[in-house]
Amino acid sequence: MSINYSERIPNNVDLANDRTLQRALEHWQPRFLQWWKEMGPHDSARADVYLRTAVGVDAQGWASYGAVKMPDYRWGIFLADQIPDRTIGFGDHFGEPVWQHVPGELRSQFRRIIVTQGDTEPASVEQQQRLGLTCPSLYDLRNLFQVNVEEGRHLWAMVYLLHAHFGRDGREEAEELLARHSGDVDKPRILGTFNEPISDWLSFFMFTYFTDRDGKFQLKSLAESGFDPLARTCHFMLTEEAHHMFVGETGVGRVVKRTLEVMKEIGSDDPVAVRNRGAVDLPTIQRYMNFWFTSSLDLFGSEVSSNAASSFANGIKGRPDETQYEDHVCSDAAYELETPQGRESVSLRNAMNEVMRGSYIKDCELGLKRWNMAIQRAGYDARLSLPSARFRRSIGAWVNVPTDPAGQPVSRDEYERRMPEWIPGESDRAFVHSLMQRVVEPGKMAGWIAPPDRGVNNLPVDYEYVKLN
Ligand code: BYC
Ligand code: FE
Ligand code: FE
Repeated sequence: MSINYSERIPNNVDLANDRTLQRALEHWQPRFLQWWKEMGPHDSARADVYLRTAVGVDAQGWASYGAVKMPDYRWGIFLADQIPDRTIGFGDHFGEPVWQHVPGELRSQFRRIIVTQGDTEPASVEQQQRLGLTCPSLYDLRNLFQVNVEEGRHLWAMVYLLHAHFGRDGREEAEELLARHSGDVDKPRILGTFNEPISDWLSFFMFTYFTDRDGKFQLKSLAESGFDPLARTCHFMLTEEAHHMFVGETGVGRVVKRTLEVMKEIGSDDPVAVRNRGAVDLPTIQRYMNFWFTSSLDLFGSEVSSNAASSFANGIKGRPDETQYEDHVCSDAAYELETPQGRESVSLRNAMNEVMRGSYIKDCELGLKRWNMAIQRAGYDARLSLPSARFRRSIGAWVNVPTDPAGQPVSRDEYERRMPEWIPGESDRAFVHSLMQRVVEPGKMAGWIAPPDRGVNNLPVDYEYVKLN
């Protein structure tokens, strides 16, 4: 079904034919807009932003581009097309027809997962609220805003499910999604990473690389769900998510590129000398990476999880790209796990969080390969690397096991003493913050980042992507 933009809430779910649902969502809409006004991008309401808006849900040509004031962005409800006769692809219900409604006995489990997913979307907008004030270019400012409006739409995607399928409980949860706030002492966001401040653009690029990539993997696993509306909404969210990955990968890549240029100019890789020339030294980039990667690893949950096992068994949440596996039931398969106590064999269903984390880590490595290639081509021996999945964990078996970034156990004392070598310390943050000066002349870039290879939607890099007004 094509997207209907003539309605108050654009949608392709035939909202006009469900008056009750339409009214409930139209009641939530002004609250969302109020939240956007208070917690969305700071001082941005009057700006004309060159944004893409969804006009269809098929992979080709789903977006239209044009200047939009963000409060007028058409947030809506877009589900990927229904696949006729789709069956459940994993777990105890393997091969049965998918559900168009939530089975009663799975209601609270589904609700919890949808709420957790929904919570991250506005959280990230809140975390990024003030970045626009220090943008390195109009091109980057536009990309930030594009990510922000799409995360806002992802919230809509989950709120639609809550309203359409969870009755009064769902409507209450939808209110709560606007009441919790990132970093709030009394009502924080649900998952750890989404309460971490993102106060500089290096953190933003690391977040979009590592944390939005958790989003990609969680959405992929929910796109496998036996609850068809959830699968379809996540399917479409993934097409938007690709841009967030792009912003992260090219963002970090451009920072590395600029650092290499400066190293070449001064003929030295000395971190102090690099900083003195206004670029981010490679060890600092590594520390930022260590921070956001380890925090994002926690988002997959514990290595051994009965929640994960029952989500898989019940057809709620599959593995990303479930079709690539041979065994979709996994009722008696085992998984070998490395724990602080040694190797342990656990039931594969209980290890699904760890399976997902493994695929995620592989995907993270692709960007590192590219960045390291640039370092190698520039003639330097230094390499960026992902720390061990044991390092600095706050969830799972490795909590309270102090290790160095290579995953080797160290004493608690050494762990605490050396942490500033491993993740950004006060002075790193102060330095990176000192670089964050706003650049808003079309085509101009801040000195710590290289220009992108190309502009947005075939426009030149020096196009005025945001008219600030
Ligand atoms: N912080 O059995 P366990 C995105 C809780 S990102 C705090 O190990 P389970 C995006 C857990 O809730 C994708 N608490 O975990 C990115 C549980 O609590 P209860 C977001 C945590 O249940 C960028 C307890 O610890 N989507 O879209 O198997 C920008 C024991 O947990 C954390 C999803 O996460 C943590 N890191 O799985 C914008 C998908 N980790 O029940 C957007 C939906 C765990 O004991 N969520 N806990 O009170 C899920 O599938 C699962 O809830 C989780 C955890 C994967 C998060
Ligand atoms: Fe999202
Ligand atoms: Fe995202």
